[in-house]
Amino acid sequence: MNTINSQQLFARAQNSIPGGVNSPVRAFKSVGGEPLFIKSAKGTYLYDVDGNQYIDYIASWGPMILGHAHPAIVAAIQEKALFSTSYGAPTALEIDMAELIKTMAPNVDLVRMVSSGTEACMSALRLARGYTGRNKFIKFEGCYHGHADPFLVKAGSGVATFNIQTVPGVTAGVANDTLTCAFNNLAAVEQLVMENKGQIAAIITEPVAGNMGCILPEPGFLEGLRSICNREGIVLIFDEVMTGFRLAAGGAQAALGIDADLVTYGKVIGGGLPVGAFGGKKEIMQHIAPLGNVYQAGTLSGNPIAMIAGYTLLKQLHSNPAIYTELANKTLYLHEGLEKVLQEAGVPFVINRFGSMLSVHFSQKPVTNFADAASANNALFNQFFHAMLQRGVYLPPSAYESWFLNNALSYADLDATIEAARSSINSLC
Ligand code: KE4
Repeated sequence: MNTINSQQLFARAQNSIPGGVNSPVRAFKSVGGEPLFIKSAKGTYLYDVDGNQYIDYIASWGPMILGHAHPAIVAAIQEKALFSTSYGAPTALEIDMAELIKTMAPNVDLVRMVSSGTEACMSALRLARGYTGRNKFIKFEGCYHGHADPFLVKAGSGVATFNIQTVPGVTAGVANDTLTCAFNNLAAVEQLVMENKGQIAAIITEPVAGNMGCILPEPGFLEGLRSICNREGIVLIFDEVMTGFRLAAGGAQAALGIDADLVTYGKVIGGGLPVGAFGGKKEIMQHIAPLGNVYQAGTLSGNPIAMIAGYTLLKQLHSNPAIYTELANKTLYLHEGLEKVLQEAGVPFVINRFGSMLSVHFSQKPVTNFADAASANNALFNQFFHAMLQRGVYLPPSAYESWFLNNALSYADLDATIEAARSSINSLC
């Protein structure tokens, strides 16, 4: 596969951009090799600067749930841009967006728009701390809630990919208030709560984890967190930046039937534009400035271009709930196809799946937390990644990421993916 133009661009990029990329996971550092530079995308296909086509299972890390360059989203952006790109003043569209979010996530009374998932999670934590008057919070090893200092303790995604145990620049003072334990370990949560009685403001979790591969909550885990938070006056935050509006119209809260106190969004909510949001019970949200004194702000929060992109996508999803069934069926089809070819190859593996999120772990045992994901044969995953890339299938470049299916994928694309997996694993084992 010719990638000479990508190679030349990567060399040039490194003179001006740290590591040549604007987000670390894009750098291929964990899987090895050099990143491909993308020129365009349409539907489920990416096209690199050397003219190679790939079936895309990153979907911009989640947002492109209906595929790239969706006509309705492109048209809406083009039209809105004619009226300027930002005003720094309130607009009716922001109300429409907030009302649509409340319709799709009924336990959200008030919602504030921001410009990234990091901002959404950072703000939700500050709000929980301001509301409770407590400082500490619990997060789970391998979960990723963006790059705000408090969350960079045993985080997932790129932090896990690069095995960064302690992130320089995150002070001990900040880290001391971050309590961590294994995902799916309710006893460990109970112990932390007992050891820090009355000091914990929040428990934040990805309801379905996607930053250590896709890892599902075990039966009773989220229900247990809900119960602990009710008992202890702790704010339960579901980080739905990845799962929101992807796993169901109402996100993981709807799919799993559990309501958090605060929920954060990103990715799908922006339709590929920089958008995040946090929302929840009025009793808590009313502490956010200018209503309350928990300060949070953003120059481009709710800007018309990002809003029209996200609103157009959410309207598509809200008015066509069958999309979620179609996506779940396509993901199941891919799961079953991959399972067949990997079984035939005789390689130990586990496939985790929920809705349109899926991950393959070359593991001898079930993968239910970060330690399990880390102990898998990730060297084999890295080889598998490149073998698939060579065969025109672009997977997330890390064993610690979920694959994201988009509804532009056809069953022919899925069959091609399964065949590429058969050829790839047979070339490696
Ligand atoms: P952003 O600040 O990257 O918009 O969102 C941070 C974030 C928060 N919460 C969850 C559950 C997330 O998955 C993310 C971001 N996800 C990663 C991919 N695993 C973004 C990719 C990247 O860092 O480039």
